[in-house]
Amino acid sequence: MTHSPQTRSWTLVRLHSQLHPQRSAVSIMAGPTAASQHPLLLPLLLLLVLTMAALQTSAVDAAGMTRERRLQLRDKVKEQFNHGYDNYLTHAFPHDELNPVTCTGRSRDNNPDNWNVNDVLGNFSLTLIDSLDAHAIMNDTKKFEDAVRLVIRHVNFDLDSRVQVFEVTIRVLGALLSAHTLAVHPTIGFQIPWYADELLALAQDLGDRLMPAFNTPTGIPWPRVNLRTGVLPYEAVSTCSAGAGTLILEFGLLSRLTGDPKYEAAAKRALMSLWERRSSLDLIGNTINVLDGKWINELAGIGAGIDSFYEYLFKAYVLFGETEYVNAWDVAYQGLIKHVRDERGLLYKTINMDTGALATTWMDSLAAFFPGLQVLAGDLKNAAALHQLYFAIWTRYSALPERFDFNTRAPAISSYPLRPELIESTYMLYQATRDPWYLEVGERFLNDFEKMARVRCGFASLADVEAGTHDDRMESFFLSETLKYLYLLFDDDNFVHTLHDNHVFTTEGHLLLLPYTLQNHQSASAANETNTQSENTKLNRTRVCARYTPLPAERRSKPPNTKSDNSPPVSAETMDMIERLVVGTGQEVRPGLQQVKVEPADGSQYTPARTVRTATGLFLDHLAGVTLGIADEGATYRVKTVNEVALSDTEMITVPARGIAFLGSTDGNSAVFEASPLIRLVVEGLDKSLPLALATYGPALASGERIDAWMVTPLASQNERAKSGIALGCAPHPVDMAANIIEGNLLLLSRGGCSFSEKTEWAELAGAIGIVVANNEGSGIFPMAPGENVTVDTASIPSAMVSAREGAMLVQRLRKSASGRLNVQLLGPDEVGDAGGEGGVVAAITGEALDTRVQFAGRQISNIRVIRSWRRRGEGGIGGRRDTRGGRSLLEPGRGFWCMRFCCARGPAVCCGVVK
Ligand code: DMJ
Repeated sequence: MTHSPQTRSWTLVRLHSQLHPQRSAVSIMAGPTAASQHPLLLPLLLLLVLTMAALQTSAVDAAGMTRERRLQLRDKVKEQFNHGYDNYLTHAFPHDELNPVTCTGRSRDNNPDNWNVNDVLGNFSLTLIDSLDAHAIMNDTKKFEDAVRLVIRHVNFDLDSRVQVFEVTIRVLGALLSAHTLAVHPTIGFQIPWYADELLALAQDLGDRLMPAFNTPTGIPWPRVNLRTGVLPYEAVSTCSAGAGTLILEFGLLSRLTGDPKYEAAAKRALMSLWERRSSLDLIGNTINVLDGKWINELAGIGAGIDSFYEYLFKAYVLFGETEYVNAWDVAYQGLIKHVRDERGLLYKTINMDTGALATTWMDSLAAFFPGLQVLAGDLKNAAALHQLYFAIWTRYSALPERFDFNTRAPAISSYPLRPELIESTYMLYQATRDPWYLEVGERFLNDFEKMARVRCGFASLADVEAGTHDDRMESFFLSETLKYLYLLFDDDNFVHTLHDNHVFTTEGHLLLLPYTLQNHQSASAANETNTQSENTKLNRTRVCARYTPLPAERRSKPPNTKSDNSPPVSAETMDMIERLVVGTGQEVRPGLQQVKVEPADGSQYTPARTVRTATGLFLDHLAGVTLGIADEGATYRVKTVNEVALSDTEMITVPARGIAFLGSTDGNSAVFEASPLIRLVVEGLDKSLPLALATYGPALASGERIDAWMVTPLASQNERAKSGIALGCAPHPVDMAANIIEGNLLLLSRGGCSFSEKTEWAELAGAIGIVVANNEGSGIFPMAPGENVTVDTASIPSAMVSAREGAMLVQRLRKSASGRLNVQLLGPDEVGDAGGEGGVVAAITGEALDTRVQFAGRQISNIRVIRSWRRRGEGGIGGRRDTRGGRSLLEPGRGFWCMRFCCARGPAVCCGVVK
C-alpha cells in the first residue's frame, strides 16, 4: 500500500475545520486576491462565514450536548483529578501511591510474589511523576510547575528496587520525557523559565538503569531489573510480548532528545525481534523466553500480555514516521482481523498463534484500548463496533470487569482498578467522528466514577464490580490516563488538538512530542532503513518532518453516521449481537445464567470446581475441559452428554472429585479423566501431615510409597536480594548452592516468575530430588500443570504444591532450624477405591472425603458420579509421554469451545470414566 505524505487523515482535516470553521471557509471559498477585486465580496464572505460558524455551533448543540454542558463536565473531571492528586500530596507523598480509603501512602513491600505492587512501585513517588503532564493538559500551569519542581527536588533512581522494565518505562520514563518537552516547548504555553533540562537528565539516568535488561541473545529484554544493580542472577526468563514490545516510543524519544542512539536501537530491536517470531498466521504469542526466543505461551489476541505491542508497532510510525513500523503493523492488523476477530466482526478472541484454535472465552478489559488504536489506523467501523461491545458491558456494571466471559456472560475477574482503556477509545472515537453519542458515554463514565469509586481521599479501585466493594488503592494511571482522556473528551479547545509537532499518546497516556526542530536527529535505524521493502510500501518522507500519514482513503472504513438522537453509532444488527454477547437471550441455553460452585467439604484444600454455562451446556471449568449437556427434569437436571459423547438414559458419567481433569477424545465412546492425587508431607516436629497436590507432570508417588528427605529452601535466606530471585527457582541455581545445599534434597520454592515445569527443570539440574512449591494465594492447592510449550514430560523428579499458609509455616521452621534444613517424608496417596455411589448425584469419598455436590440453578444434577483417581509410578498415564501438539488447554476449531485438544496416554492408572 502507498503512504503518501500528501494524504491527510480525514480525522485531522475534519477536526481542523470544526475548530476553525472560519479559516477553512475563507481559504476554500476565496483568497485575498479575489476579495480585493470585488468590493462586495468581503462583507458577503464575512456573512457567509459567520452563518456557517453559527450553523456549526447550533448543529453541535442540537446534536445532544451544548458547549456549556461540555465545559461543565470538563471542569467536573478536573475537580475529580484534584480530589485524587491533592489527597495524594497531602496523605501519601513521597510514597508511590495513595490508599484513598484510609488516606495513607503505599510503597513497595519487596515480596517478589506481590508483583502487582512491586513491579510498579519503585520508591520513586510514582503518582507524582506519572501525573506530570496531566497538569499541563488540564491547563494548570502552576500545578505543572510545582510538580516539576517537586520531582527535581525529591526523585532519585539510585534505588535498591527490582521493578518491571515495561511499567517503569511507560509510567516514569514516559512521564519525564513528556513533561520535559512541555517545559521547554517555546509555543505551547508551559515553558518554565528556570528549568534547565533536569527532567531529561533524570530520564537519561533512568534509561541507563533500564538498559541492562536488553542484554540478551535475542534482544528481547529481561522483564525486570534492579534499578541499582541491574538484572539479578535469578531473574525469570519469560516476558510477555507487551512488556518487551512497548518501549520504543519512550526509548526512541530519549535517543532523539539526548542524541545517544543506543536507547532507540535497543527498544527497536526488541520490538522487531518479537515481530520476527510471528507465526504463519502473522500472530504473536503472549509469553516468550528472552534467552532462546521460543514462545512459552502461544496464545494470541489483543488482551493482557499482548495489547500494547500492537499499539507501539503503529504509534512508532506515528511519532517517528519510519515505514518499517507501519509495514509491520499492516501485516499484523490483517492477521488480527483475519484470525482473531470472529466472523461476526465483534469479538476479538484469544487463540493459538499457530493453529488459530480458540483458547479461551473471555475478553480482557485491557483490550478496550483497541478501538482507539483502530481509529488512529483509520478503521472506524470496527472501532465503533468493538467500543460499543465494551460499553455495553460497562453499562451492566457501571464499570468494566477485568475479564468478561462471553460464554457465561459474566465477569471472569470482577475487579476494576479504574483503568483508562475504554475512556481512551471513547475520546479517540469522538475526535474522529464528532458523534455526540461519545460525549454521552463520557458523561456516564464521569458519573459512575463519582458513584462507584469516589471516597474520602480519592478514588478507590473496585474489588468487585458486582458487589461494588472497594480496594484501598488508587493506581497512578487513574490520574495520568483515565481522567486525562476524560478531560480531553470534553475539552474541544485543548492545545493537544491543534499541535503541529509530531505527537502521540503513549500507552500510559503521556503526550510525547517530537518537535520539528529535533527531526534532524534521525535515528540510526531510520538512516539505515533498508530498501528491501517494495516501492509501494515505502513512505515518501520529507527531510524535515516524517509525520504520520494515515491509511489512504481506499483503505479506510467510512465513519459511522453521526447521530443526533443519542443512539449508538452501530447497526441494529450489531446491537443485537452485542446484546446477546453481553447479557444473553436466555433462549440459547437452558437452564439460565446462574453459575454454580462445586463446593468441597470444609477444611478441604481444594479450590471449588465451578460450573459455568457455555453455548451448549455446562462447563466444569476447574475440571478442565469437561462439558456436560444437561436436561431439565423438573426437580433435577440430568446429564445427557459429556462433551461430544451422548448418554443413554441408563448411563452415567464419572468426574474426578478434584484437581484438573483431562478429557481425551479416545475412541468416541469413552471419556478419559485424570485427577492428581493428594500426597502428604510429614515434617519433623509437626503433629499432623500436610496435604500436597502432586503435579500433573513428573513421576507419581505410588500408594504407600515413602520418600525420606531433607527439605531446604532459599526462602529462609536473610538476604532479601538473593531470596527474591532464587526463591522462584526460575533460572539455573548457582553451582555452589546446588552442590552444598540443593543436591540430594527436597527444594521448597515460591510460586511465580515462570512455569512450574521450569522450576522443576532447574531444580532437577541442581540435583534436587523433588520440589515443593508454596502457593502464593489463599489456602488452596492444585495440581501444577507444565508450561504451555511443554509437549513431552521429561521431569524425573516429583513436584507438588503446598498451600501458601503452610508454605509460610515451613519457611519459619526452616529459618529457625540450626542446620537450615528439615527432616521430612513424602508419602504417596492413600489407597482409595472408586467410592462413588451408584447413580447418586455425587458421592462422598472416603479418605479425603469431599462431600461434593454438583448443582445447577439450585437443583442437583442427577447422574454424575464423582470418583477419586490416582496414578502409580511406571503405569503410564499422564506422567508418561504426551501429545499436546500446540499446548494444553487449546480448543479445537470446529468442535466447539469445549473440546480440549489435550490427549493423555492410555494406562490403567489413569482414571477412565467409561461412558459405555
Ligand atoms: C496502564 O499502565 C497502561 O495503560 C498499560 O498499557 C496497561 N495498563 C494500565 C492501565 O490499565
